[in-house]
Amino acid sequence: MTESVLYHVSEGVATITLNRPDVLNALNAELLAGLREAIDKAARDDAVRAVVLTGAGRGFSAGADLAARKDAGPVDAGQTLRERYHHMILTLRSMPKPVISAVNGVAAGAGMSIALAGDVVLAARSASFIQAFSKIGLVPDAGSTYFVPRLAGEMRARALAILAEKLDAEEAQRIGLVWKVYDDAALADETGKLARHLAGMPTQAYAMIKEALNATFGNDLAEQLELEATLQSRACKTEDFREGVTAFVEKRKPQFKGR
Ligand code: T3D
Repeated sequence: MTESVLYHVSEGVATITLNRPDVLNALNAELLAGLREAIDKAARDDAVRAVVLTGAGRGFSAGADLAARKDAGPVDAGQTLRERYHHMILTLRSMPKPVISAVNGVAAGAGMSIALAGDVVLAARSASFIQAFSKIGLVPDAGSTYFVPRLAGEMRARALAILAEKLDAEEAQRIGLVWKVYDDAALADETGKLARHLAGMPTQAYAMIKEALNATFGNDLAEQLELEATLQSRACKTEDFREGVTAFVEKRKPQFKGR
């Protein structure tokens, strides 16, 4: 794997770190290829039961590498998105295990889209979020027009995309883009604690929760009720469900295996 992405597995948690700190982890071809490889690896590995996505240095990601673009001549960013981003965003959303985005610094443009593709978004107090696209004459991409309205509402999505104002972490939390904000020095520890906790929980239930919530805005109520029932039939056949109920009755801590 490239040096632009670090991949580390410990205690059931895969930590994927965007690693071009000098340019705030701007997304060039090498980093995007490494990120795709790391995300695929984490998704496939059954020993990985939670994934953390974060950035090295003072940024999460400043979005597309604009310097790489400057001398590249005419480019079709749409094609770049199809080839390098879509699989990765879809995999983050659909992988059968929870993904935590630990936003350690600025998340701009497609960097913000990638952060929002996580299931739980945590942020450092000094982190910020910018739909930077319109500042350089682009439209939000890599999922931003999907995630932002769903998380924060349509008016906020429109204003954020059109005005391209920087949101600080607390404001991002207030409008629903972020779950929790931690002091900068505490973010890594708090993320690690949460990720290890999730890695010890019933992974298949998390996979099915993702499946249900991924479908919710495309379904009507009857369809969603049916999906819930189908998933619940599957969930109650898992070893972890049996263990959860048995441990409750025996008044002990459950030992979930992710099966
Ligand atoms: O891949 C594709 O084509 C798909 C399409 C994707 C669409 C997008 O993602 S569009 C959005 C592209 N991103 C941006 O427009 C953000 C550009 N960056 C900024 O506006 C600012 O850097 C930030 C607000 C993110 C942070 O500002 P600040 O003051 O904290 O840092 P800085 O000094 O501007 O940046 C630090 C360094 O990172 C600097 O390098 P230097 O001068 O120290 O050598 C800067 O040039 C570099 N950098 C920051 N962002 C990018 C970048 N280098 C390349 N590409 C960047 N996007």
